[in-house]
Amino acid sequence: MQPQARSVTLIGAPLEEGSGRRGAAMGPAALRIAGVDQTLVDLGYDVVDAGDVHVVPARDLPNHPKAHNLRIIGAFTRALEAGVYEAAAAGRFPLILGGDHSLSMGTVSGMARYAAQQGRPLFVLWLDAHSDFNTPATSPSGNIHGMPVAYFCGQAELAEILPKERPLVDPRNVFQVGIRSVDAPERELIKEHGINVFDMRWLDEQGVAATMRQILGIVSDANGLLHVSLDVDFLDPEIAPGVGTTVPGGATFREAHLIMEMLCDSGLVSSLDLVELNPFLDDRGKSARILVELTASLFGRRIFDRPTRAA
Ligand code: 4U7
Ligand code: MN
Ligand code: MN
Ligand code: MN
Repeated sequence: MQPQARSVTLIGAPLEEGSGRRGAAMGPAALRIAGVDQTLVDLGYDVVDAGDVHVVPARDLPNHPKAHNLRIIGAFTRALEAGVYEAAAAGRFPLILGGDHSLSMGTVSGMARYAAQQGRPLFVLWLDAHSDFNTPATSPSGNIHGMPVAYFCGQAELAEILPKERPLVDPRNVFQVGIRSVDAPERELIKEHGINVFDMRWLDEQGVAATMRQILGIVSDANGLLHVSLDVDFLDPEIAPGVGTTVPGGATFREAHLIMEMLCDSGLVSSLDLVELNPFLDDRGKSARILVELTASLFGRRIFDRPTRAA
């Protein structure tokens, strides 16, 4: 099986204001230079690069002392929510080229709207060193890239970026894999809301394959859609240094590929964010290239076909 849609829409989100430093806005350009478009074409997909998302200034939003750059991030959130929803509704696979992780407020909200319309639950696979479940009240930094999960689960009050009645993601439908840096108040919120965390120790003890079988089984049993959000810092900084928030002890090259290969085989993935790439901090394009290689695995590049398992 393959990811459901055979056609892909690339959407660039040159957003860095959520991260507290410069450089992630160059992420979409680096991913394009690393050949994301041609890689998918070579795998047989119909690919449209929609260019970078068109942002309309959100003058109606307030400045927020504990959520930096809320206005520009709110503007991206609105544009991405609409762009991702429209691509999915047209039967295409939205692939978002980031951009810092605050962009997932928009992309996941767009997929949540699409899933609700289909009458199917949306699940989110969050591949990250961090849980990104801070709210303006708990955030130690005020950087919104640490808040998107709380936002799309309806827990971070960030003014009225999207309509109040927007579809939310059930926190129990969020699976976080690779986690190794959580703030103390954030940890309490995660426990309170029932986010499913498979931290690095879990992966060390149980392995990627068993973890993914468990997650994919749940999504499949619920006839869900699965949005994947891949933060560069999920990977070990040795293999992917091009990110502002490196944390030692991340996923290996093979662990990451196996996740992508198993996701591909599941046929459950509806949409993908590639986020937090900071080409300014990268080592000669290494991190951009690994993101494109991982994307290729998710879209069906494989070493050899697997023998089909007997029913
Ligand atoms: B990323 C942090 F305090 N938790 O909220 C925060 F450690 O998208 C980091 O996962 C958030 O890279 C990292 O600022 C956000 C911090
Ligand atoms: Mn993140
Ligand atoms: Mn992170
Ligand atoms: Mn980061």
